[in-house]
Amino acid sequence: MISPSTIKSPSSIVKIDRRDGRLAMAHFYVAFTALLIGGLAGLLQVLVRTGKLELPAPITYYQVLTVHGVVLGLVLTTFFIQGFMLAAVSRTSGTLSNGQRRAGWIGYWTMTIGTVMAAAMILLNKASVLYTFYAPLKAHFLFYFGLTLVVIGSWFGGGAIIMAYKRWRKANPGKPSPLLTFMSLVNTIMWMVATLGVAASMIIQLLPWSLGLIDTVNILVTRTLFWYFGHPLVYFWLLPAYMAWYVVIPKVIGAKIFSDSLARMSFILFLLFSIPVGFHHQLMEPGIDPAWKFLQVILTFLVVIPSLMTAFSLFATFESHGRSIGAKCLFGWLKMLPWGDARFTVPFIGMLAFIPAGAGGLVNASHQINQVVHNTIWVTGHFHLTLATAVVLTFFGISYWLVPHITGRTLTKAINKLAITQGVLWAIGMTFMSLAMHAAGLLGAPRRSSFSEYGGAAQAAEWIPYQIAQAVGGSILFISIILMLYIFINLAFFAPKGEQEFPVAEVDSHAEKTPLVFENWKLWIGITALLIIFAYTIPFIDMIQNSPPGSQGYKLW
Ligand code: HAS
Ligand code: CU
Repeated sequence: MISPSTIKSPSSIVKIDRRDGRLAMAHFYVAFTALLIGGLAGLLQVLVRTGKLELPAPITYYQVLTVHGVVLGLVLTTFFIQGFMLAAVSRTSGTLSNGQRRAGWIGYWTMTIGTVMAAAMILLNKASVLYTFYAPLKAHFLFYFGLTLVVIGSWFGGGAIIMAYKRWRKANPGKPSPLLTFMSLVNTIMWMVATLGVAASMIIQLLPWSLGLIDTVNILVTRTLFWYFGHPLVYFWLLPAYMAWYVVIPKVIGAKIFSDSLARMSFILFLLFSIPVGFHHQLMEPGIDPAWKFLQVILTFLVVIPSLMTAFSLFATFESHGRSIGAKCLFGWLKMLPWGDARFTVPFIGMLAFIPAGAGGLVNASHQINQVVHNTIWVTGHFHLTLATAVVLTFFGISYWLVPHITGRTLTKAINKLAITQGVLWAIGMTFMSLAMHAAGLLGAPRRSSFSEYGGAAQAAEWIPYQIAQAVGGSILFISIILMLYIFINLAFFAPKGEQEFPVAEVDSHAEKTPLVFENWKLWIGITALLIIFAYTIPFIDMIQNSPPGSQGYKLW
């Protein structure tokens, strides 16, 4: 059953400009191609880890693992997010200007060329360095160059969003900007500040090193610059999902946004606290003073607050909507939600997954407990719940209305049903895979490693049943990916012509008026910069002055 909110008279649907739609779709083609390739790599990995499958030479496990991480973690996400944010800005702040659209296309092509370069190097087995490309593993320079192009390309797409915001701001003085535009802007600013770190690491260290211009690199500095970027990277993935949770889902269920100010506040908190926390990925790394790790752990716990605010706001939206249409008992409102609508149900599964996912994050961030889980497959379980369930299912949920909205088609009842099956299969597959990963991790099973019996060690034998469970889950997930791709192709090319709305909810009339201070970018970027300087300057100087001599590169594959 499609919720009543989908049945709209065509005239009431606000369409985004066709040219802007084409730009967004171009991004989605790359994203869904990445889903196919990365999903296949994932399937191979879980099968290899059962000990029953060997990859045919010359393909190696670490090569496949690099394909999986780079293509899904870096390519699918960045392309989907840029496409979605450009569409969201066009929908809420008006058609992009020619200049903005041109910047979007330049960004798209730069990212695509970079992706092809990096992917080619991985496929040629010249860059099996995993998606974190930790030195001293040394890849072919075209791999680093390709990834640098992806980052630089994303700055152009981000530039288009900033320009669109500025144009809106100029035309509407004294008014708060449209919520989806505001959110896209925050995510863009966060991304730009964060990518400076990885760009610096590439340009100053990894590129000259891989070209043979310098012999050694400072390992700790490369990793620190990576995590300065790598943690905000995970929020760059999360915030577009939050955009859909705050603004789209209320409309889909026929409700209003609980509070515009609360949503903006949570995004600003993400901007402030996402970046100065990279050390929580380096808690086990020697060479960083524990006092600075402690400080960044505190900041990590601060960045949990906006997620708790989001959870609160969503519960409030669901409950108050349910009660307004007649729900009585404590959980009666749950029954009132449109379970038959894939645009709601699929992201909702993502929200549910985010509860244990976030709890696992708190475990990781707790300095001492991190010793138990770090470098075990527990962490892999964590990010398959956060990124590969909460975020990715929300992206799928977005595709179910955004793709037909752009292509002038509709989500039919049959495809809607298939989409729900897709989401449910994902939930089942991920429950198997992620639970087994968490459990095996607690038993000490390492992450990032191929199948091994570790010379018949008793402890390693304990992990094997969990590895089988991971393969069962991974295979179900792969079926779900095939369904998703089928639906995407259907919505892009074959679904019946029609009109599908881009749902944007209105703010509840009881909510407080939005204060303009949220748009004081000098203030927010200023505080962000201060926090970064505070959290990183002294440990960074320490690393440069006191690190052991730099390391040469290794090709261990
Ligand atoms: Fe994480 C490692 C800590 C969130 C992704 N994380 C990773 C890695 C990735 C990743 C990819 O401190 C591995 C990197 C690598 O390759 O090494 N993470 C956290 C913390 C949070 C967190 C504290 N992570 C994420 C998100 C990710 C992500 C989001 C991707 C999208 N993570 C860590 C740490 C490590 C780490 C350490 C390093 C581990 C190590 O040792 O290597 C927090 O932001 C989580 C806060 C979230 C919550 C949940 C709020 C719940 C909500 C749902 C509401 C649902 C409703 C519906 C209302 C507290 C918003 C319910 C309705 C009903 C009816 C029930
Ligand atoms: Cu992190």
